[in-house]
Amino acid sequence: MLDNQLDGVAARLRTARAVSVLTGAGISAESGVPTFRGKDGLWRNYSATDLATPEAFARAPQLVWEWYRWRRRLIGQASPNAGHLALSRFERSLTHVELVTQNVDGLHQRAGSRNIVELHGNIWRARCAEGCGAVIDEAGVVPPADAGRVAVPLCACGARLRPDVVWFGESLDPALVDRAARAARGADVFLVIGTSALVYPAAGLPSVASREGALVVEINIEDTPLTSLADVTLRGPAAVILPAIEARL
Ligand code: BJW
Ligand code: ZN
Repeated sequence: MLDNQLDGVAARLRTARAVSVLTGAGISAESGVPTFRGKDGLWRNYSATDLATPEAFARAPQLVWEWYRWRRRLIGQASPNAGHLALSRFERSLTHVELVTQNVDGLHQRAGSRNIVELHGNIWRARCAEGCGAVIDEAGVVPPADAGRVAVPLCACGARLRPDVVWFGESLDPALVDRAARAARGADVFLVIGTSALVYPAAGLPSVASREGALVVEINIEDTPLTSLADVTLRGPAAVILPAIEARL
């Protein structure tokens, strides 16, 4: 069954004029980066979805920075996995691939993908929490294990710095949402990989693609609210399924 499905998806990818991909935390799970809503989404008894909010930052900025430093350390020590790497090669072997990611970990870039829309920001950047416009690139500065309780970093303007990511209730960059929506509308094949498909507007992209006639392929270890919309469901880890598709191209 899976073999036939893989052959079928590979055949559609080969002839597609445009392929769009939406990824979520599941694609980085096999690199050792925790997902948000799995059992590993807990950090010191706080749920990730409670920490990723402007309210949490206003109430406890040091705690939120501690969580982000902990994640930076995990991500800094992680490597792209076979799923990220297969996707980056799709960019070269297929016609026009657009990668829309909800992930902030930068692992797609490290795997070699270039045509990327980072809908929820990037964990390696910080920006002014008061909006003076300062953005600070801290890529590759992996915090030491004991960096947890250091103070909240400050902007040159005196305000707090915050991670340059999108928290619940905050607006996404409209230009990026536009680009993602265009990628969804223009796709012949739309791959949805490793996302629980609960968080909007990202979770709405597969329906847009489907309405416009794309073949929607879901790759996930579990069912999601998108499973019933998907034309093909490939059940398994992204780091296994994506190389298996690549081998059939
Ligand atoms: C594997 C695997 C393996 C594991 N292989 N698979 C419309 C309707 C309803 C609500 C809203 C709406 N529009 C806006 C909202 C409100 C809200 C929202 O969507 N809420 C819902 C929860 C109901 N959205 C927003 O607030 C967004 N802003 C916005 O829309 O602005 C306008 C507006 C504002 C206010 C009101 C209305 C409109 C902003 C959303 C920002 C999300 N931010 C976070 C944190 C980013 C920073 C950080 O990383 O620290 O983004 S939250 C978190 O969730 C993170 C993720 O990118 C995102 C999605 O999670 P993801 O990637 O799907 O991970 P998981 O853990 O949920 O799932 C992992 C999946 O992988 C699972 O399915 C596993 O099975 C699978 N898996 N191992 C394959 N090996
Ligand atoms: Zn500032």
